Amino acid sequence: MERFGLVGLPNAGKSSLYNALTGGGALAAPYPFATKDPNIGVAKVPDERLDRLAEMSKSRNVVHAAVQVVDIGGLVEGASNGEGLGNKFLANIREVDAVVFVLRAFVDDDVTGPADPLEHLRVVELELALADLETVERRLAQTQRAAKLDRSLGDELDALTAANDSLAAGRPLYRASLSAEQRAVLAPSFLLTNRRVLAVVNVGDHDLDSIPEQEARVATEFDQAGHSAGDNVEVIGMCVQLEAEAATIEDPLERAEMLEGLGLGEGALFRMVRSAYHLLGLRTFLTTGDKESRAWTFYDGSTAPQCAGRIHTDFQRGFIRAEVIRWDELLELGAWNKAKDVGKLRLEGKDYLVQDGDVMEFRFGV
Ligand SMILES: Nc1nc2c(ncn2[C@@H]2O[C@H](COP(=O)(O)OP(=O)(O)OP(=O)(O)O)[C@@H](O)[C@H]2O)c(=O)[nH]1
Ligand SMILES: [Mg+2]
Repeated sequence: MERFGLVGLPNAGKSSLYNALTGGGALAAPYPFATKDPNIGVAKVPDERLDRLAEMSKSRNVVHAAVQVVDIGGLVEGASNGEGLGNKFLANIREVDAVVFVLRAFVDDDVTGPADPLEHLRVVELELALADLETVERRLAQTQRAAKLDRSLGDELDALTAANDSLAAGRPLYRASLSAEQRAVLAPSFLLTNRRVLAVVNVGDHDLDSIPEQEARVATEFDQAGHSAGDNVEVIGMCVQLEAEAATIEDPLERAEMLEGLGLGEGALFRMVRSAYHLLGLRTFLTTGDKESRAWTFYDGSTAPQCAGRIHTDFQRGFIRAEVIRWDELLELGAWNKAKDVGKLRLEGKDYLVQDGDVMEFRFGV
């Protein structure tokens, strides 16, 4: 399962967001370093397409796609030199697939620490860049020595030098002008900033109107001339506290009413999970029947047999072909067998690149 890690300064609202996303009971408290060891939970990826297919098939069981959320302890300026919890957070961040920055914009007299999201961003970026700089410097020195004997290391040397220049200037790698090839070369060295970032700006419950403005401030900061983070970063503003309160309401209609009443639409949590999912290059295919309707996660660019393998390795090994139809076409026809009868199911072979929203059935023999 893919993992998202929540990263930020103490009191930014990471544990509160974690609880809202996972229904978990992590300690959220108005003092720094309330979280020492990471909390790990599962958040479901909401998908209206799945709900509607399940309704169509009268499925007894509905299984949403899910992601893991890791609530990591807070970091402070100087963490790389042992301040606060020191470098404890580094190992936790290395283990996640996507990083979610939680940046505080809410003001509360009972909660200590800065309330300017740009200040939060400055410290988080600095600490992560410094940690990466240390890794890259070490690696660069090794590679420089090795490259004298081994010419094939030229590409790696080139990528490490570019990374070093960016990090030494305090600039994280998601903002560096690196080519896709250079990024790929750097991937194995476990760099913290050579990955995509979702930034959540945590806005106070009395400042909901300021959400667009706060989002824009942070997005502009990410977009500094010449060093734009481009597609690597997305920014979402929300009031974590209100979202967390809404998330505790069991009844979906009541919950929707509360969010609607506050002018928060469907709520920001769903939007956030969907964005993070997409940012990672994750896509969904669906299966549906009276027993179960289910959303399955795959990486963009996967073939039909690779997707079959998400269900069971036997499906991949013995893959013969797939029957495929787009979710909305199937809904319009009203039933899988109907789609089959009228010849609307496509037969696809092993080279088919699965599309987001495909409904599939696999034929296999082992
Ligand atoms: N007013 C207000 N308070 C909030 C909001 N979000 C979180 N808080 C409060 O701020 C305090 C800190 O929140 P946490 O979720 O514990 O913060 P954290 O980022 O996990 O902090 P550490 O674990 O110490 O790094 C708690 O008392 C929360 O109740 C918010 O949107 N508005
Ligand atoms: Mg916490």
